[in-house]
Amino acid sequence: MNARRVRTLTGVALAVALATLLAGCGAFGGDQNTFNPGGDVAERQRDLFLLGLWPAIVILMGVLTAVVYIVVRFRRREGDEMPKQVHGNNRLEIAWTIAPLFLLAFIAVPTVDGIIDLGRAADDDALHVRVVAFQWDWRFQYLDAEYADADGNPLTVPDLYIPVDRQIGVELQAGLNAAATDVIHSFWVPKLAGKQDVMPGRTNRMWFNATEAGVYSGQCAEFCGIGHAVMKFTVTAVEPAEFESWAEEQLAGQ
Ligand SMILES: [Cu+2]
Repeated sequence: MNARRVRTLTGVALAVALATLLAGCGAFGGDQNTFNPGGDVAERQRDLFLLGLWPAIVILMGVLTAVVYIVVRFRRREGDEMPKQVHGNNRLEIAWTIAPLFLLAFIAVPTVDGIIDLGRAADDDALHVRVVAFQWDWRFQYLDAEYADADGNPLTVPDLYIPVDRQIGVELQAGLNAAATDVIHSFWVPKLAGKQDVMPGRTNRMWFNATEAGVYSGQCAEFCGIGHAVMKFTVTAVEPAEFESWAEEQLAGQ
């Protein structure tokens, strides 16, 4: 193969790889796009991410511009003599030590505040749900007494339904029951909240809500065996009245 052909093929391969990568990001409006949140938790997490991303982009552009300028402006020319040799610059070094301190403080305050708020227990009037992850599917159990059937068993469904604008307090359980052995999974609904591990022998907790009605797709985000790729589910957020009638109907069927 001649060099030109190799270049063309490399270009095509790169373009295909880039298109695949961007499609995976949901750059073309995918329904797992974390930049297009459907709830308060995901929105807060996105905002915190952008708070760190934008300064990083500005600094990157500044550094690259300075590097290009310096390389061009101070390049060696015919007849140049050896420049004056210097070592260090106290004022500059103090400046680039102190400036990042301010930047880090600016990012740290809302981040720590967010970590505390998102890590707290759900409000008392939240809808309490147990998320059960097992090889390789999900079950969702509604723990509040009003959603128990005649035998006292919680309403249990394979896909999650929630009312909009209400906090969902989640406890995460690995394995169909406490005695079953299972592996680590990770509960993730990109448009509603960041991922949270589901650990055997340990109950992790989180809360989230949906501020917009709709169907949100979720999936296991921790490689958990041969069926990991098909370990998906949906979260359907509906108006509260619609949620109640859905729950009643499900309970009657159970
Ligand atoms: Cu899994």
